[in-house]
Amino acid sequence: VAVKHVDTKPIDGQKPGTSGLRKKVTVFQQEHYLENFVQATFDALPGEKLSGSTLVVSGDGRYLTKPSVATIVRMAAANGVGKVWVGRGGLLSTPAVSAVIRTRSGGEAYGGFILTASHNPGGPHEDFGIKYNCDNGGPAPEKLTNAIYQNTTKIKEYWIADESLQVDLDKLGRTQFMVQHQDGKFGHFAVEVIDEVEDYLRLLRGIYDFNSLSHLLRRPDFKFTFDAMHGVAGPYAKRIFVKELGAPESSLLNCDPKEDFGGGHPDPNLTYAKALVAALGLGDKQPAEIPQFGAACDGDADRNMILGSKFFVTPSDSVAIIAAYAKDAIPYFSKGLKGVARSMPTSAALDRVAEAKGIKCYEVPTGWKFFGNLMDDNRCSLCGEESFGTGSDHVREKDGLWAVLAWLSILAFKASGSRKENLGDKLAKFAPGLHIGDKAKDSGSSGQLVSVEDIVKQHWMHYGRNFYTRYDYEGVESGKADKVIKTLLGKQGEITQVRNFVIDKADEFMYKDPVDGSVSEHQGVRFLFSDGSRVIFRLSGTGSSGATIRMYVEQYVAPDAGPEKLFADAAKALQPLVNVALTLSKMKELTGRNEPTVIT
Ligand code: VG1
Ligand code: CO
Repeated sequence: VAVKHVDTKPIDGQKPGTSGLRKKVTVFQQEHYLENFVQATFDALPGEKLSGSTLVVSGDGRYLTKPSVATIVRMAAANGVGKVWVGRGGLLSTPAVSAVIRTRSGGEAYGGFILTASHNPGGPHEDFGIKYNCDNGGPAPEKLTNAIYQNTTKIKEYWIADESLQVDLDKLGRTQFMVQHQDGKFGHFAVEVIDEVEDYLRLLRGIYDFNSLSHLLRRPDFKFTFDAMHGVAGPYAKRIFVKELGAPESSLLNCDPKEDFGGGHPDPNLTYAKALVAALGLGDKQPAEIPQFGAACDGDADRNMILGSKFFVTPSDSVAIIAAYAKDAIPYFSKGLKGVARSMPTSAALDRVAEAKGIKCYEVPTGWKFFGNLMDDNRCSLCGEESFGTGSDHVREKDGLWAVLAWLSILAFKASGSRKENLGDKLAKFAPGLHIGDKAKDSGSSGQLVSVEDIVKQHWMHYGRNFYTRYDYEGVESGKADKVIKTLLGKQGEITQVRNFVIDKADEFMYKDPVDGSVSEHQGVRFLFSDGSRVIFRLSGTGSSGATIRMYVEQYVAPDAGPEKLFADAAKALQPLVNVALTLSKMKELTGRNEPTVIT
């Protein structure tokens, strides 16, 4: 195989956003578009580390994944990389890429390219994306993404191996090549197509108690439904839920990956995960039988939505509840959590659990890349975002299937707990003083099931409830979106009260990384009120065209407010504060939008 040198010119707009470079497929199809970005990335990495290294290259299976994998593989060979691992079919979920980088062959990989536009639709007229992850398995930090971007503005040439470097991505195994570089020197290069689930599964086995999970999923009185939304979660769900844990095949929805996600929008929320929402009794029609538990993942399987029977768990509550039960329900956390972290717009439900447990809760800007340093520095074991992202330090990405197993573990723990209590009650009658040991607990999940709804309500009664909602205004003209942010910034310091909400503090969120001291500014406009309520605005950094304004609204109700207030309908309870947010931002006047595109 010979290396070719190709002349090119900078292409505008290749700045990575919250999570990589995301654009319309047609943009990526422009000549040299992908190649420029890949070469800019290679040029931003230290040459001596890249030379002879192992990289991971895979994606979520959306349209353009396979040809892009082929291109990156040829460019890796030309840039002196020694070996590339590709998931079968070019598929690896985002958390699985992180797992492969960190753990395969003792963490041999130097980094990886993930081809995904995550929760955005796919297909010839929809979105594609690429991002680079480092040797800790996490998204490149801003320092690196800025360097990549700078390179894209100056690029003149790239290197690529000729087309004789070809591999059948559907066949497991290793293919060796001899590459002749431009300077005439020869080098070895290998492509290894690996099982897309294996490394990830091995990692999960070390985190969860698969016996007790399997016991739960095999219970005849427990019904479970998982929706992969035609994304890359499908093969993982089949292998883990069905093959390993024994759930019936019929519990899986949309588990065959499709290039266009079946025409859907692979974002696991109440608007887009229609099949799951209907199955759990949250749609218009009531199904004959409603499962006790339902979950969905997004296109690249790093997001998750958790549902109970006719019940929605907000992502902010989800991470708080996992934190509350982590030590008892998840073997990986049996020594307790080192600390927790959430993104700034995520509700403070997690902070209350951290406080009760006497651990630190970090607040970082939006985007998983900000959690990496905290985890690498052993400051944080669990983190979450309001945008359906939950995960832990087992990898450096959020992890959808991990979150589903975390919830199943809590359900299994609760069932074993109630069995223990029941047995305890009975035994106490017959043999007072006899202690029920861990044995009854370990035999796991044979006791009475506790519903998702009850678990969440018990949590609110103990910690209080952070009512939460997010309004997204998609496809707003950029100028108008900027105007909204300017208007809000102008109001800061000018006004002290809106209706009966007194402003305690108003600022633009700025983050200083406690580990490396790097500073990230302009991370969202915040209004913090005297009763602990918050209203936050920011512009999305993952869109492929136009601007999306996100408006986050949170209000806390203490446990002593009583069940009526604690269990109130969220939309109703938050309406006054939503109105305050709309007034502050002049949303209707400035954008012409009466309603948001999506409410979560
Ligand atoms: C959104 C979410 C953010 C998340 C990011 C990537 O970013 O708000 O919390 O980390 O998507 O998620 P933004 O900038 O559009 O608000 V994924 O699953 O698209 O990689
Ligand atoms: Co995603």
